Amino acid sequence: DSNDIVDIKEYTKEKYAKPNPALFGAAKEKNIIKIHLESFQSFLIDYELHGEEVTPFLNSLVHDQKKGFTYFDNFFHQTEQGKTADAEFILDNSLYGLPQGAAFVTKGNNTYQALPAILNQRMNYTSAVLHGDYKSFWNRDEIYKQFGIDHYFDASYYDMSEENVINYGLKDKPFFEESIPMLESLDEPFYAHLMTLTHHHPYLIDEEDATIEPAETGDGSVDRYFQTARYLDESLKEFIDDLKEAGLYEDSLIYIYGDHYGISENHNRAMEEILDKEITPLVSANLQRVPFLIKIPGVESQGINHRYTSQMDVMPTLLHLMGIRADDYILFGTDMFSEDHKQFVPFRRGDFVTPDFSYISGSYYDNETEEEIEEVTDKMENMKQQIENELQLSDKLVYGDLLRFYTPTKDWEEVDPSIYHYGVDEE
Ligand code: GP9
Ligand code: MN
Repeated sequence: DSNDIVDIKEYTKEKYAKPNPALFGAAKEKNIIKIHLESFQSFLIDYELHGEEVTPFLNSLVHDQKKGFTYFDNFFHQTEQGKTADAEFILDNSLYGLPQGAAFVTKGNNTYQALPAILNQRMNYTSAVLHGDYKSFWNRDEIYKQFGIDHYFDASYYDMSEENVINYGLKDKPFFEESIPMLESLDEPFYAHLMTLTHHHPYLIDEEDATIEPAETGDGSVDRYFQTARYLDESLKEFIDDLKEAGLYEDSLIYIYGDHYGISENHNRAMEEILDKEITPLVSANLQRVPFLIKIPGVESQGINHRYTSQMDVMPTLLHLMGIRADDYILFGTDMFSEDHKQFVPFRRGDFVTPDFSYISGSYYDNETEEEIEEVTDKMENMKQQIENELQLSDKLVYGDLLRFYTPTKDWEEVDPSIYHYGVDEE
């Protein structure tokens, strides 16, 4: 009931990590360009196949500090059955996806206090999503209205002729290329989310787009995974060049993230060959790392940041960079740049990782020795309790549509979904 929201608010307030004063407001009113790397796992970074880097461009963003990006190498996805939609849900709400199904589909008509709406109300941002699939996939055209997303450039805005399309939809290179004028058309400041698609299971690629030979495990998806990753890397490089040319690069906050794993546990045999090690439950959990890179205009790169962080932490981090206190809202993550950042990463099923130990399917592991821990400490048990509680609180909020009963700031206006219309025909 509506009293639950009070307990939930109390919990998130207690967990809150106050801003890093050096960065609070550092990106105020800057355009935000958010780039989704479909199915991209962090093990691809610096991975070499046939003696070649698979993703040389991303590797250069990770290693060349002059390019201005900070790379979080212990950043984890937290998605479940909602896959891409879960990642979107978590990143823009700092709430957990559901244990079953996709909140995007089953809770698409809830009240939300999502990042696009907050940025619009607090700083007059225009928001847009750009994606080469059709608008109703994952029920996006409904829930985006609840998030306050102004424009959804779906496949109907792009040239979907046969040579441009593979697998789920538009290929990443034409997608990025055609997105530039759409970005240029937006009122500033804008918050634009570009979602790629080609690097998606089963990793199909046209011969002329393949610039690296497949791996040779005999597992087709795993073998092609490197080819579509290379294609995505090349697309990203072209896009960054185009942004520069359009004058949209230097002064924008740009962040790049992976949505979820690409290679499931069904492919462990081939992955053992790729990684040259046994895939234990702990190794599997470690493979849930996805990239997170961020460039903040006027702020120097920190190089590689090793903090344990997750998708849940992105929204509070961005709010603080905008100069908006994240504790006005109900958010389960904490600012990645804060001194108080909470370095535990819950997964949807109650497993979790921390810098020292991990809890996976009922067992604790020492991260360093990779051995199971026999003597479980109170600290470990307490962490497990807290995480169970956190997941329950988030579920209560989403299942009960409880943000209806929460007013974040005195001038907050509940989002009115009826004012948004998506698709070429409707706009
Ligand atoms: C489809 C794309 C793929 O629009 O987002 O979704 P996924 O299968 O990764 O959830
Ligand atoms: Mn996805």
